[in-house]
Amino acid sequence: MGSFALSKEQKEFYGQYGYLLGLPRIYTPREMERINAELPRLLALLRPGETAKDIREWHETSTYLFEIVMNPRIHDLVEGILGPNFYCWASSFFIKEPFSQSTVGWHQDAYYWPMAPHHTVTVWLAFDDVDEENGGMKVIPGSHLHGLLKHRRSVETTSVLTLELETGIFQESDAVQFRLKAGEVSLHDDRCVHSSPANPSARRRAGLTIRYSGTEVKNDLGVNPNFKAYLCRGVDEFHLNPAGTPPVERYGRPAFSAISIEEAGAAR
Ligand SMILES: O=C(O)CCC(=O)C(=O)O
Repeated sequence: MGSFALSKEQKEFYGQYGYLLGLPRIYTPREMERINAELPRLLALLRPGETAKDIREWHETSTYLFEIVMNPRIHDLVEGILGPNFYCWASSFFIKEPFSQSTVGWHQDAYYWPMAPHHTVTVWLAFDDVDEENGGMKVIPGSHLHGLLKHRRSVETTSVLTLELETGIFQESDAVQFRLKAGEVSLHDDRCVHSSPANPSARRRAGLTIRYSGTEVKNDLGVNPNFKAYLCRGVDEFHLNPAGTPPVERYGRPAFSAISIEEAGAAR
């Protein structure tokens, strides 16, 4: 086991609260500088009218992102949550430029995703230093233990998501503020209630979400037909999902416009 393996206490904390912070840095400041320096090459592939939010599942076509989602240091952390057999199936950017009004409404990821059983963890990789001043994420500790909660269409038009939780279901004052340095990650459970406010600061707030699931988790191809599973660790003893092919280009985008799981979930 490498030094990135989670301790018993960290696993217990995650089980109780549905998130984990204070993890060892995945990328050094110098490595993160290099990764950030390459990001414009990916953004340059966006078409008119698209935003960074449209970079979904491009790890399937860009070795730049594939190397990140396949990073063994990240996999050590994920293994501590999901066990020995798991795959990666999604990656997407949440970038808030300086003075961006854009928010993320309170939600549970699992509400959107046509996947069962619930055994998915998100790794949120900070491309910038992230805190309460530039729209860092907040979670409600322990909210993952209450099952799926009722969502409604977002009423707050600044939210980049189409659904959000109804008010009064939880106390916002219970929220824990995430603070990360560039190159660090947080983990959260797919049922953990979370959100992020606007970025009124002069600092960019960029993060890459990477989603990993245990091999026993099946995606409903009727809802998300482009789903591809990339085995990260162990064996796929169930063969429930189509396997992805590793990319060959440094920067490339999928031929199809990847379906937004948020939109698919909202339409159900
Ligand atoms: O980056 C954010 O502010 C929100 C990320 C998020 O909603 C997610 O990881 O599901």
